[in-house]
Amino acid sequence: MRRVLEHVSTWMRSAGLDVRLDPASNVIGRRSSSQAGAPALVIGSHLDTVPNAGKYDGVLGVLLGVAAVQALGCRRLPFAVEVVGFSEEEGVRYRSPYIGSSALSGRFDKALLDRRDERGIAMADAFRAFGLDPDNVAQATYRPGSILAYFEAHIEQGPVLDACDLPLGIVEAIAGQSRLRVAFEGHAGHAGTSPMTLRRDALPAAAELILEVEQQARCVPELRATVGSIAVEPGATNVIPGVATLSLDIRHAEDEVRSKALAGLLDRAGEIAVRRQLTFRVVEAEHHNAVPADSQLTGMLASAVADAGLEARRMVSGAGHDGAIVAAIAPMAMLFLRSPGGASHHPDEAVHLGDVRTALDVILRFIDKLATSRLPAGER
Ligand code: HGY
Ligand code: MN
Ligand code: MN
Repeated sequence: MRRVLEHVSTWMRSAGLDVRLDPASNVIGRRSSSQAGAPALVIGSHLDTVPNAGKYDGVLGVLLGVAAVQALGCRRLPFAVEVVGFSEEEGVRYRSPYIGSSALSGRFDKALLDRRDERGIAMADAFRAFGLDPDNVAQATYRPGSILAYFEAHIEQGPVLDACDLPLGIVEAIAGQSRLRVAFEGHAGHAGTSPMTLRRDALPAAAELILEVEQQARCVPELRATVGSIAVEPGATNVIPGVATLSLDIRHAEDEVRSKALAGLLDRAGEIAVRRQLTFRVVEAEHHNAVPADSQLTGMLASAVADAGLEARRMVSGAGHDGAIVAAIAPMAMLFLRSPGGASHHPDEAVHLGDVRTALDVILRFIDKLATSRLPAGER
């Protein structure tokens, strides 16, 4: 992340941006407005990613923001532009997404600072090791009214635009998501001497639940449910697993559907535990409701696409984005770029260079429309 921040800071400065690192390690490049004290258009996305990832998830949106500022040259705007590279959106290390955008939006949960990663390192210590003071995270929060609009360009990460042969999509809403860590606890024992009928083996219970997650998600239209990781203790070939801890990621555009599906799965997990004389518990849970994009900004984005002579598909994002968090303090709009083959969170993730050029053109038209909307009615 230190190397990424150096690269992005260099590119931001070469685009004429004043660069700062905020207390949550978000890197922010600011282009001031000709009007002192004017609010900012924030163009952001995240710089972190997932293990064995592609090259575009998150960072493409940050670099498109830098390229847009570069293309603006010395054009005077009635608002500042701040390009933000969020520090931690995926939530891989501490299992909690949106750390950078939560800090910027004044929604960072300080209790997370005590959460430990797989090596037992507390988040607060990770902040300190990076040269940041965890007690200062709240200072990353933007003053109310200081953000005019939040815009994020991001790869779709799914197959829809590619299947429609469209370069761009307009996000109407970001689906809600629940992320949990759950555990079955039985009794570790000797693999060779313990009769099968006397075991309290945690892992087969987890296996039952994993298949149940897939089964349930297949029965509910548009529900996405994933067990992405599992940990077994003590984790030796010749020891019956005493504890099996698994992650649960559940998403849907409608919050009630997601909550009902999650409740059903947790009930099933409890039944599996009772039948197998185990205990079951939710170790961690984090829920984010679905977030609609701002209709006025989205209208401007749609007309920017139309002015570019393009058709864009309006769609709900199954992936979470920092825009879902910043939307709490500013109107949000998102532009999707086609993901060839729908590949993402995988080295095959790609973009068509022509689509990136097209997206930059649309972003500049969007900025122009936003500027025009800020002029007195008689001057538009
Ligand atoms: O997991 C997601 O929705 C995104 O990649 N953060
Ligand atoms: Mn991602
Ligand atoms: Mn992303």
